[in-house]
Amino acid sequence: MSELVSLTRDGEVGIITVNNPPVNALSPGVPEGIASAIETIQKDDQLKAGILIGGGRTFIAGADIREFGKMTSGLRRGGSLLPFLLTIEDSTKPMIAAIHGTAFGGGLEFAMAFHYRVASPSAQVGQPEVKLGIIPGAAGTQRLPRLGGVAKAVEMCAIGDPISASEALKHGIVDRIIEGDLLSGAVAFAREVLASGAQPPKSRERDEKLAGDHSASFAAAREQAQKRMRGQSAPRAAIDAVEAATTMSFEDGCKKEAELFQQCLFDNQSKALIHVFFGEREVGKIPGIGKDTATIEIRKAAVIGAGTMGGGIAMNYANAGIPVIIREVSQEALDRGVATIAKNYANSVKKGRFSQEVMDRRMALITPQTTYQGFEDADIVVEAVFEGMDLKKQVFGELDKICKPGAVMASNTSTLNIDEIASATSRPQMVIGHHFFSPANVMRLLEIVRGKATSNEVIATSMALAKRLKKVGVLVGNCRGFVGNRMFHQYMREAQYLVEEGAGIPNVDAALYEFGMAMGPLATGDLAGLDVGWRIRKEYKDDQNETRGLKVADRLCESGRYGQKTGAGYYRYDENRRAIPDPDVEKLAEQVAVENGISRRTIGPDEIVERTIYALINEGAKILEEGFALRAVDIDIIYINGYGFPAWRGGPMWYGDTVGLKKVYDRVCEFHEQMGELWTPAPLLKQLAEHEKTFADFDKEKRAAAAG
Ligand code: T1G
Repeated sequence: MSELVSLTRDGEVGIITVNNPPVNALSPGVPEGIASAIETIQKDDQLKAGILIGGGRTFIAGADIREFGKMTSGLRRGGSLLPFLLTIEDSTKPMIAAIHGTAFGGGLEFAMAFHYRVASPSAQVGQPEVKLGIIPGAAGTQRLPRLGGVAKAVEMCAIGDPISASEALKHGIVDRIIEGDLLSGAVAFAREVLASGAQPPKSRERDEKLAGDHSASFAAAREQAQKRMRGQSAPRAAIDAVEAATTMSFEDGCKKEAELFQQCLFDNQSKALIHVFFGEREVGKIPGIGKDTATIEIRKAAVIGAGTMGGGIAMNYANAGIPVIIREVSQEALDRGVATIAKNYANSVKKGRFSQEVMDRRMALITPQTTYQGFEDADIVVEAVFEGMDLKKQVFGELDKICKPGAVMASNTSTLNIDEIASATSRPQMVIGHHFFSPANVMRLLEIVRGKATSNEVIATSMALAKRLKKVGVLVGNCRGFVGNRMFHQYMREAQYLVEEGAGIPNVDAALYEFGMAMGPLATGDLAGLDVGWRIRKEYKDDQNETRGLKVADRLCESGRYGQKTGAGYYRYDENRRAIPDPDVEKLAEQVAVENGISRRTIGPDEIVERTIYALINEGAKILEEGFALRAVDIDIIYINGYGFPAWRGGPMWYGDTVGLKKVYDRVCEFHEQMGELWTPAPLLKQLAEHEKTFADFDKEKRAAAAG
């Protein structure tokens, strides 16, 4: 046995334990270790049955994703797991998989090749491969419909969400829930099976659930995949593979699955989604701020402002079980804010996301008030007042007198200078930006903005807190608009200029929607409120260096068209908030073009995408070389979790690498020629393009430098 897999015995039962922390992935040596343990059990007359269990916190969480890169770059030939699984299934002695934590991907596929599956109540099982742009590759699409039925299997494989142990039991995917100690329960189960003398069932031979017409399930799955995973190819492949299980033999179905798996594995989408998988874990690692950095314990929180953002932020704390005070200046505004919170929770209860009891518990953790009472006990205070520097400094000045020493003082500003806000206090080292995204209780991104005085302790506390609030925390520097909005400004600028140049508002949005953005830029502006950017432009009026400015947006706001909230912006909105193209706005854009000598022409979707997305990439490169983002992957994670950038394109910087930085750079130079300094190429983009390097190379060099 290897240290990755051990075999022990409890009387006549052999216990195979996988020890490959942190998640018992099927790294090289693990499948081999399991197979040889099973062989030993087969040959040992003393042993009558076998159990597979995970050491540590979980069962097998799947194939080792790090190995995929080696497979697609030819560094390692991908060995199929299928032969191992047949060895298990063909064992004449009953084999039981004992599941705790997560049996995901190859882990569930291994478990389904075992004759029986038992699970602890909190266990989860799933085929999340589509979230990595691939499909199950070890007969999961063939065994799961045989065990759990076609409808459940196609949903699990096409969407990739895990299911609970109780639901798995309901669908026949697991055979028993074990209360208490899992291993002793599994051994007792094994003895029960031995006593029953039952022939070990092989899931590959259980065709009874495949019978019948499943066309409705496949149609529903295709529709759902189109809605929830628009633009992605893996969900369609997963559905095709499960469908093959209903029309082919097990062996042929596995061949079909393997074919589709290979197609997905070598597709750019899976490379991008695997980049995002590891990126979401890497952004939590801050050079110089290790696991040994002290953190402040957050037991009580306070939020200033019960508006859209303040309310959402307070909900995050209550959702995490942290008592939170929410303060508003007037009772009327406070009541409005609390009513919105209650409405949001009630919607979730209605949708069955959680029970009324959970809602009541969360509402009870939120204390609404119009005073600062209790703020002196808060471990963290988050300011979410109106986006004006004077008001924010006034509030931080007040907090400086009230908050206890050691309390974290966070601002939810989306653009304002954190150092200037901190200068209103006597403890700038405790001040940090916690930039949530609207709706704050839904959006996963938390842009954490370090000021020049912010302490490592406060940064480490914020990164850990992000995880606790179920957010993806990304640390950025304190420049105007930080990372997300600074880049977004360039993207929105280009979208508007394209409108002035004749591209057409619906065309600009359609091009980016087809590209995969959750929503087109102009519709996004209307949703967020055009007045937000307008106020910021007015706040920064003194250093506006943009010759053209955003005249159409300014004129729309001057005429009270702030977007959805006023029923009109770039579009008009009907009573169901459906966007209706408005020729008046096109006329306004034409007028602005005439007034500013801008020539108008037909502009195709490719140029629309290049102008907007390359503006993101070029600004991202400037942010990297100025050090306001730690890695290119951090920018990718910000855009995917905060700005609706398609994860299957990997984020703007990864997308740049996929297109090829030489091509991006050359195009940026052309735009620079045509449109002047707004398109000044970032020196880093130039350097990488000329050296045929990528942003991924840039990150690799940064990692190496940080590792010293
Ligand atoms: N391979 C390699 N590393 C993995 C891994 C995996 N499958 N899963 C996690 N890690 C690393 C992760 O990068 C992190 O590293 C550490 O483990 C802890 O993870 C044949 C082809 C299991 C729910 O998609 O969903 O099987 O940052 O921070 O929040 O058909 O990890 O510490 O250096 O996420 O407690 C299918 C992926 C693979 C599951 C635990 N399986 N993992 O969450 O910890 S494809 C998956 C997860 C497959 C077969 C196909 C989660 C988790 P580091 P973590 P966590």
